[in-house]
Amino acid sequence: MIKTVFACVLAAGLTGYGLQMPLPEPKNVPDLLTTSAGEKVTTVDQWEKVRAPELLALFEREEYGRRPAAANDRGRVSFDVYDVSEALGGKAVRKLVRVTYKGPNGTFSFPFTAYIPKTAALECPVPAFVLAANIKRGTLDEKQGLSSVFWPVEEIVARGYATAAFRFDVVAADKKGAGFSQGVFPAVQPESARDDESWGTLSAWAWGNSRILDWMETEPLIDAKHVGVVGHSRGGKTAILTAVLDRRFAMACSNNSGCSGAKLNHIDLPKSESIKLILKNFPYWFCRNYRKHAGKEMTMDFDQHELLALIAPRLLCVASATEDYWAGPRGEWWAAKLASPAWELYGKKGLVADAYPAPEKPQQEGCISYHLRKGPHFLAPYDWHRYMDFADRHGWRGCRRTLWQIGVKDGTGNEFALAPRGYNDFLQHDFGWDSFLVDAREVLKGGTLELWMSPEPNREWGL
Ligand code: GTR
Repeated sequence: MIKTVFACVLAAGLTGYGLQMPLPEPKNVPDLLTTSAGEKVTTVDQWEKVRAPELLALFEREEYGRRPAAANDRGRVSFDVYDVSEALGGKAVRKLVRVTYKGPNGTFSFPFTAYIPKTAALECPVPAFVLAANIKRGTLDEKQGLSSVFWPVEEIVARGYATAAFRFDVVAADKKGAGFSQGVFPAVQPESARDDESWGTLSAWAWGNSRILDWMETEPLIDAKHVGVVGHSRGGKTAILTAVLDRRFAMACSNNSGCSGAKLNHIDLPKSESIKLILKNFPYWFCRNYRKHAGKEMTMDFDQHELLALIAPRLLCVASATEDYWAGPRGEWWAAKLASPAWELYGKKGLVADAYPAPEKPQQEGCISYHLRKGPHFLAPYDWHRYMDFADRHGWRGCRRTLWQIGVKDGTGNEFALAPRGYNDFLQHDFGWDSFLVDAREVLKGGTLELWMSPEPNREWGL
């Protein structure tokens, strides 16, 4: 009996709630699909032209700050691939790259490390994951490219994905009082030009993720249309913001991002971090306006599900861990659930789940994936594998490069390379036997070939 009572008390302590208490539910959540003018959003057009832009402006003004236009000017960015070598026992190519940004107020540069599976060179460009690595213990050494549990490059490469990471604190210092005089900030504008809406450090880290994608767009071995951004905790908040601000990212993976990341505010989770506390410890992550919302979690007129919704119709992964009360797993699940109507506008499914899941039973049917790992606050290989499962599920590893195309599938035959009187054209474009052989080899390696035949080839060809 004593043992049972003790077990109950222990269980209540561990879950954070008395056994008889109902599980917390969201209350008075702002409606994602009602505009500030009170109109109901029912179409993609309304969403894209009215509601999404007003939400984006709101998050920039009230929470993360607005990044100056000069920071987004890609004409100011260049790359130096200063080392290329074989890595992971010959399974990957490792590239060390330096990004240089020539800003209106100075020049800033930072290095990152990329691993590309060797298969990419032979078959077709591979999808990739970018990580702003908030690793404290030096496990990301861009000289040695050490693999770590946090960034398990061997496992990522073995599954056919490229990956690149940078030390986040090089791009913007993660220190109270370090100010905005370090990292990328001073290259963009003098500190004195900052105001209540100026970009915070999360936005600067997100800027770093985008520069890596800029480089990936120049790297023929990488399929830049299928790049996901992953981040843990403060890096998870950064990953969400990255995909919101940069629509080239096809997926965002928020790992245990918690308060001001994926966690909904309009839910009472007493053990989780509040806006007041996050601002006390990390005010520089946000813009100064965010202070207005401290202590107003249950009454503020916007919430984090509306930030997640700005990722629609692309892919989103939200992940929690069972012991991570600080991040508020239930609040993370609810934000994913309440963001889903944005995907539904596009005729897609968001989070397909009626209830909060059991640990390690991922919910991955729609365009939003949710999983709850067993254990503490961390980015573990288990999480990476769920992100890659989700990308696989959406066909990211299928080779979809168009090798060449003859004709258009419109039923008219007008575009036929071999159409009557098209023979000379055909030769000029060198659709000859050699090309066919080369491409047939690609097809045998897993590509697809659509071949359209002239209905009456012999007449014009005189074969
Ligand atoms: C905590 C912070 C969280 C989370 C975490 C982390 O101290 O309160 O919001 O971001 O750090 O980044 O590990």
